Amino acid sequence: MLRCDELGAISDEPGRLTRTFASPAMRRANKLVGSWMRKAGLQVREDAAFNLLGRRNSERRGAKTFLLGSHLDTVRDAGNYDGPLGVLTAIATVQLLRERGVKLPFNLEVAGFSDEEGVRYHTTCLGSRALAGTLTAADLARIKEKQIVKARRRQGEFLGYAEVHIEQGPVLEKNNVPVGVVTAIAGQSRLCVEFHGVAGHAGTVPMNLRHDALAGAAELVLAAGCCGALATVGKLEVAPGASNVIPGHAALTLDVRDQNDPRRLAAVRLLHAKAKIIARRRGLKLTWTPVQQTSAVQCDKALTRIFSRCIAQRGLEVLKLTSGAGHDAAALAAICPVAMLFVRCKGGISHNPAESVNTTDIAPAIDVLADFIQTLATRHA
Ligand code: HGY
Ligand code: MN
Ligand code: MN
Repeated sequence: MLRCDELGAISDEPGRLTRTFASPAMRRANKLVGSWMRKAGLQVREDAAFNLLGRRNSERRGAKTFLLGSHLDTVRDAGNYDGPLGVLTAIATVQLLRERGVKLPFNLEVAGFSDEEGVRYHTTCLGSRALAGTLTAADLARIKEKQIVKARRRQGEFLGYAEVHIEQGPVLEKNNVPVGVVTAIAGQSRLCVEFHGVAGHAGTVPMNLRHDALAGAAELVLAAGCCGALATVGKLEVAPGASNVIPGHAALTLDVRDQNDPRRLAAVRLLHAKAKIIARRRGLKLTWTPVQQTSAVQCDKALTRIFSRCIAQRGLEVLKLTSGAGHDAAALAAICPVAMLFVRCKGGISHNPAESVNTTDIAPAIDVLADFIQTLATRHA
């Protein structure tokens, strides 16, 4: 918890926590977390995608690798736990296993991924997708740091990936349990939508003759509230941005989520149709740009069963839940089995500086993750 606070003070913006892909704050964060990885006996390096990697090799020659971790980047004005808690509990677990003198038949690696939130380029999981080798040409066209493709790891190298993460929702708190097992991760569609109107004088253009780009965007924001999936407009930019000028241009981000991919894609199609109607009626030009589609992911049943068993053996109730939030685990699922352990967070608040966890919930998370790794070790002995 002290480490979460210390890390939470490393930001690209004064007075609030914001750490974005490949930024100066991310470099400082990697340096600090790298020092904690070394203290846990890990060999530390940064890969071509600015992912921080700490590795403990097995004595077994040619052993495969089990990957733990989460992300070190944050949203704007973030809390201290979304991402960093998963990296720091993984490091604490490695330390605990070393103190227990546990020998492992596989290498253990901890990743601090460099861009799960995608704040800088509106992408998501640049770091973990670079490591997984699933970046697309469209992704690379959006970013300056093209060399991140070199972070790709060997096919079949990973036995699996497990991620500890705050729930970012109210379910664990409502059920009064400290940890829960994730069964699935929602799919997400990220788009950029622009309305191009005509800037004009606020005092002379009659209302019925206006081509007001912001008014069109505002109608789409309201339509997002009833499209059949979770839809959010998180960013809205208006130009030219003067109080006495009718907005000639409005650009908004659209984020659509659902556990069910066809339902999510139907919601995106519905909003696209509504945007065209709004544009036609208001005499606006519409630009509709899909930025990224991420399919829903099922967590691996065998790994999830191990997590459930480890939770039960600790005398805790086993609660299974789905994740509405995206995670690096969804990116890793392209190359290996994945599992996630959620930790209760107060009020389910996240993507907000008020995000917080109970200190007493962290020990069970670390214990369960350590038991999970030890159970895996017996399976691969
Ligand atoms: O947006 C998400 O679901 C995650 O926090 N990146
Ligand atoms: Mn996260
Ligand atoms: Mn997040």
